Amino acid sequence: MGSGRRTAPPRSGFRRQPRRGSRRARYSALGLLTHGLAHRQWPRVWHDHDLASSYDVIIIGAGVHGLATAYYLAANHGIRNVAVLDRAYLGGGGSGRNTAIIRANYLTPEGVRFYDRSVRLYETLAADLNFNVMFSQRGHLTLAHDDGSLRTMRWRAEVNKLEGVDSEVIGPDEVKRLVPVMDVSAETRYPILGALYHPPGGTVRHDAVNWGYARGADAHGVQIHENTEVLGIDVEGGRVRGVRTSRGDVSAPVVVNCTAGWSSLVCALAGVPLPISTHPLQAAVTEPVKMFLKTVVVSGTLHVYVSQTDRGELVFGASTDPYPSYSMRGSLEFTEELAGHVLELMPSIAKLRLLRQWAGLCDMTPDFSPIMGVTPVDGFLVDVGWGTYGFKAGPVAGEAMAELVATGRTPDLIAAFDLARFAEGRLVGEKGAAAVGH
Ligand code: PYC
Repeated sequence: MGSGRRTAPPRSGFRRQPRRGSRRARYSALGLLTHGLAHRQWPRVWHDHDLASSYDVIIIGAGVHGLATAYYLAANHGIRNVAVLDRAYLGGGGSGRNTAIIRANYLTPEGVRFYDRSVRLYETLAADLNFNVMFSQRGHLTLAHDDGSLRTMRWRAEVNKLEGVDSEVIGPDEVKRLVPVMDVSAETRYPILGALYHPPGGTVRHDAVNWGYARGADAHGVQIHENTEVLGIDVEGGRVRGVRTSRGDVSAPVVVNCTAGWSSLVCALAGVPLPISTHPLQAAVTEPVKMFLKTVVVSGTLHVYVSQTDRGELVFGASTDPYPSYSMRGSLEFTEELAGHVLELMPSIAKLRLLRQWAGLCDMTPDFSPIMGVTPVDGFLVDVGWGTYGFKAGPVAGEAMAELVATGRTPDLIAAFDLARFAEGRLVGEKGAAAVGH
């Protein structure tokens, strides 16, 4: 990775654990309580700043993409005079509303290469940021319930292997071995004919990733400004000049749109139209139970994916709602359909109670691939169109966008995802591997 000077983020201050029941354990349990309750001596993870009148780079959106871009700009390229602006709180958009699934088992060579780089960055992220992001490579299964999906799984497995990504098609017996709770009998309404098994896939703790990048960027001198809404983008003579915000005007020669949900509205401020329609996606979580589901399980036919967190909750998601909307309200239809579909797969979890459901916004592009890189406005860059696959791409998107800003050259890894492809007919059709059936 880059050659820039690195400033180590602050140590987290963890010490070797005392023996259970020992004097030191009793004292440290008490210490933990007082320390925790008093919040004393907790170093701030990121700092408040006055908004300056100019920066070298302005990043709109303090989600994982914006924060990772800021972090790699500073860490890999030594560009630190950077402001990350968010109209609300850090990680409160798609970065806090996803189901935190990480994988690289895509369908197109461009997609596989790109997401594989992200998996590799996730593998070392805790060490790079000195922050436990709880990345757990527990394996990822995409079920096939009919011949058509089995064919797509074989196709994906072959493309994955050619790109050096570990994926293979397995049969129902092997699925049962990996997920004993799954009903793989032939008598079900949607029998499981096989699955794409992707061992490097898994889950991560999304808040930890957001906070880890925020802390790392802050330690390098990047300024993070929450509650700072971008109301306008100044463009003169085809070049971006800066932004107008709810806290004043700020100039910058480079502005990067790293928003999700409202990315087309933000681009419209600069006069750049995007081929995006925004749809809600709903998710839900159960009460915690003893660990029984090691892998991530996805069924496109049943429009559902499920994983179990380290705390024991089951996290479920569906495909996007069929209508475009900016609403983030949950619906009873979602809960009913989710329960029906999940119980097809795992009838024995019928008694589990749902604790919570929520929704996030997904910016869908026509080919289910993101839009990254330059726009017709000089200096105004985009990292948008993240549909239902944005969180997993945070590290690689940040690394690549930082390289583009620092060098002025589009990295090969993201060249295929440019905005011009829609006008030039070079789509990167990823629908067959993007989340679940849409
Ligand atoms: O792309 O893996 C995925 C995914 C999971 C949930 C939404 N998208």
